[in-house]
Amino acid sequence: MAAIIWDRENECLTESKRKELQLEKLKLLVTKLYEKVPHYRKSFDAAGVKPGDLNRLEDLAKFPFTTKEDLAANYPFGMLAEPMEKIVRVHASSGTTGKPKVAGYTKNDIKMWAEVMARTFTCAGLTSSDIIQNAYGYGLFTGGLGAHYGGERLGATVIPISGGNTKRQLLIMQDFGSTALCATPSYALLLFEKAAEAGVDIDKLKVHTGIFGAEMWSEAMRREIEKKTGINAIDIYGLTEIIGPGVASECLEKKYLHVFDDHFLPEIIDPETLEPVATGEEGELVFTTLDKEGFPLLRYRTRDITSLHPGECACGRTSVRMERVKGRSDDMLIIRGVNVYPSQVESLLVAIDDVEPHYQIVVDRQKSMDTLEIWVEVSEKIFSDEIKGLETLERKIKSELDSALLISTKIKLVEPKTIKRSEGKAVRIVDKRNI
Ligand code: DLL
Repeated sequence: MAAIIWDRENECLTESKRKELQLEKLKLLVTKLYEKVPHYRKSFDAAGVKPGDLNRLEDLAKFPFTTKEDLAANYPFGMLAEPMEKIVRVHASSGTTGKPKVAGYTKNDIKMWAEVMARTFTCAGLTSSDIIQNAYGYGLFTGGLGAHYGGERLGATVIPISGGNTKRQLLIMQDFGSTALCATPSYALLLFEKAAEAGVDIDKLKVHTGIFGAEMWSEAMRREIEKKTGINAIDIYGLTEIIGPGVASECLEKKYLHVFDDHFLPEIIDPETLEPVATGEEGELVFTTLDKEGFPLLRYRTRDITSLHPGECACGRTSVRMERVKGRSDDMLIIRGVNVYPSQVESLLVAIDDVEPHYQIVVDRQKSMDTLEIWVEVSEKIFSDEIKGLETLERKIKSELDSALLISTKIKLVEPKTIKRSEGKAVRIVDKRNI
């Protein structure tokens, strides 16, 4: 019989049991951090807290946050809590500024990571019978190896094809009969677009599920992908600093993402005041790793904007759920004083007929005035149409965006397939103001 990895004991805990478990792990964590990581000793001392001050889960709020700047200041290995001989793997992700963020894993960390990724696949409906085409990049990026070990842990067949080489991806997908695809949603779109161009009958492909993440994508984008391909598109979330993919995953309900909160404790704070927000409210996601050995983090500010939703899901899991990430607090554009999230733009665009889900947001400054130009790819059909049709479409897009975003945008319609495609994370924002 096909196997799954559903840890019912830990994924379906009662609220009181979960809290008990989290508190127990947290107490050990703060002690370990204070004793083993000089950065934490300093930051605890500066905040006037000691490991012994953590007696209830609520006490966590007294402890200091960890930021990307802290990681940069301790680059590359200063935040590790175990000696190098216990670290069996490193990964890294490029930060928006300067040095990469480096993560070190012990053997146990790798094991736990495989476990949470196997849970992720199970959440998405995969079993040991699946053939997973893993098009996340292998290397320092956590996507490739994270999904690889998780797939093997599940007992599925993993095709370690990595990202890129789209022709080969299609060949393998057809010949090996891949049943699931791991990729960024933008790369998945590109793959299926190329498949259609090459005359591949998408209905004949065996892929039934897409395990998509590593970048922001909207509900509208999901609908578009599912409509075009007939697959079930599942959103998965994670970040290098916390483990990689495997931090949270949608189940087949596709409403929210289950956070594997027996390992990663989430909080939501107001990014301005740094105070916790009320349950269900939106804010910045903060994570504490509960049992990571090599690179444990306390109250790490992810900059990702979302909300948390406790309670039992229809699937039976009781882990806290997060809403799909809406954007990043450092990705939020402030244009003439108005906050604009790329996700808002995406949702609006994808809902308009004759527009392809490929776009780029170009921000510039002219005579000390910020400008917002949105490059939108149009469909082949409308492109070969009369110029009048294009003008009407441009006006329609502008009017919808202007009224929803509450600022004036400039729309530039571009030919099909002109916006540069990415084989990894898509580049949605071009901010020329920093240049
Ligand atoms: O992107 C890990 C990952 C790999 C997740 C494969 C899912 C699938 P980083 O390169 O460190 O790690 O980037 C982490 O990517 O803080 C978010 O801003 C963004 N991100 C990741 N997953 C999602 C998602 C991997 N499902 C950063 N939706 C995070 C929106 C996401 N943003």
